[in-house]
Amino acid sequence: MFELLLFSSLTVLFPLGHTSLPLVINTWPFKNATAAAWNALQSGGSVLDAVEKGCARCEMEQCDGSVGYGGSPDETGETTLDAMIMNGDTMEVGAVADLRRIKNAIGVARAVMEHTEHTLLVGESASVFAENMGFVAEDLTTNNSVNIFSQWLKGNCQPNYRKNVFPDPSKSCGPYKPWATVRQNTRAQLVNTRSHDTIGMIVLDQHGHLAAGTSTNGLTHKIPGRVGDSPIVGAGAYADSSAGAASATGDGDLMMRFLPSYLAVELMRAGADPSAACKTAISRIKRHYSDFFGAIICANTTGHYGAACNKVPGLSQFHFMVSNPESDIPLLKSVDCF
Ligand code: SD4
Repeated sequence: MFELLLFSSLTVLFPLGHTSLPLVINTWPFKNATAAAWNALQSGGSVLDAVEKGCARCEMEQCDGSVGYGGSPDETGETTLDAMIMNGDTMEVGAVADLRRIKNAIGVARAVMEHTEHTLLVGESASVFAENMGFVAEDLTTNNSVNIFSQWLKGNCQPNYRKNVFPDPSKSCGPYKPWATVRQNTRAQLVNTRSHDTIGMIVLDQHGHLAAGTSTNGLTHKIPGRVGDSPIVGAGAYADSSAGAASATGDGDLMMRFLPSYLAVELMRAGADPSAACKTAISRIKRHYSDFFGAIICANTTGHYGAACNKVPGLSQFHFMVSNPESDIPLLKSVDCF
């Protein structure tokens, strides 16, 4: 209770930018992740260390059930993970998608960056890579994910992400075959606040080094093999130490079509302040998908930051965390969606 009171008393309405460095900013009220990243910086770690430690904390804590193991079971009941880390100095990226059996997805993403010449490894092969790099293989299933899965089966596999198939995916489980009839778009019902959250994090140190990263278990009941925006460069996150960084959260299937993180960084490079850059990135998506669920955080090279979100039922304000030298503890911030 005390924690709750303290937490809400720290809520500050946006916009408020700060120039003090270093800066840690992450999506959603995942304050232990912010603190872990901040502590990594304070103990001499790099911005990459901070992003990795921050996102890993959420993976261990299963933040909101939508980061790490035991959340978002897919159509077969399995939890699979997507993660990415980007070095804004060198533009190196490591990412994994559809990762199975390994809890520390952001750690594997960093291993891809540091121990391969590749950018993105996926699926079973990513898991084998991780095991070879010393990550422990474990079952990512929990009682909670089994429960979500069995409720879904009992409810005739509703909701699901199939369309134009038979049997009718809005009434029946599969297996499905293709069908030419176009069904109504029910995406807004599918993707709501309950089915997802992702940690997206940006870290900027006193020397102007920028890094960004993401970690998620994606969407509940997703079709096996589905990869969201989080491990895609420029979609889930982007960092360029000469311009800024951004990270997005929300309906990745739609958001990844617009590379919102890349767009926001390029707008900041052209002089837009972080709030305006975030807003434009959201507006670009709104133009095509007015009811999409999503938000983005942005930071420029001087430590100013901003956020924006699309106003839909269930998301009228977006909460995010900030740490900088102005407070001893991570601050909960919010922005009104538009
Ligand atoms: C995804 N973007 O896999 C992720 C989920 C998410 O807030 O961010 N939810 O689509």
